[in-house]
Amino acid sequence: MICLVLGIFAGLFQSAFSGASERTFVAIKPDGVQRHLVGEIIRRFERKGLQLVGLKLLQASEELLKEHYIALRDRPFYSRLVKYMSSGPVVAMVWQGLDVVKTVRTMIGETNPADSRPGTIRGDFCVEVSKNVIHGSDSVESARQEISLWFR
Ligand code: DAT
Ligand code: MG
Repeated sequence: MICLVLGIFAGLFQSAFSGASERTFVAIKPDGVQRHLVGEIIRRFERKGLQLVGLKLLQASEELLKEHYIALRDRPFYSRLVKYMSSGPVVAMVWQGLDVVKTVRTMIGETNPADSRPGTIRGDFCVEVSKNVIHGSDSVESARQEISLWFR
């Protein structure tokens, strides 16, 4: 009994401090959903060894998207971006694993698909920066904020 309790405690300790419990927020954007890329994208993250811990299909409100992209509010494309992101359903997800924030960003590629290497999601599936298929949090802190915004 004591061994079992110690074992559970050690497991929790390990996952909390090894970084394996790190989480990130990912959204497949309206173009990705319309182009039937949901399965392909989930397959890539699963095969990498990341764990899917939350998922929902939703039509995001402009209010939610304005908050999500608040850091970009002074950019000229901000209102177009919000309109486009609310133009159809998105798949909102939370993925967990060791260094998951960085790993997911690497697998997604650069913001501009033209700068994204083949083998990355944006490198393989899109050409336009304004229709770049997928969002992934850029830091552990923004992941925490985005998860609480999208999964209230
Ligand atoms: P990322 O999505 O790679 O984190 P970001 O946070 O700088 O990039 O911008 C958020 C989104 O805004 C991006 O995925 C697509 C859009 N965007 C960025 N730069 C743009 C530009 N120059 N023109 C049009 N849309 C742009
Ligand atoms: Mg970003």
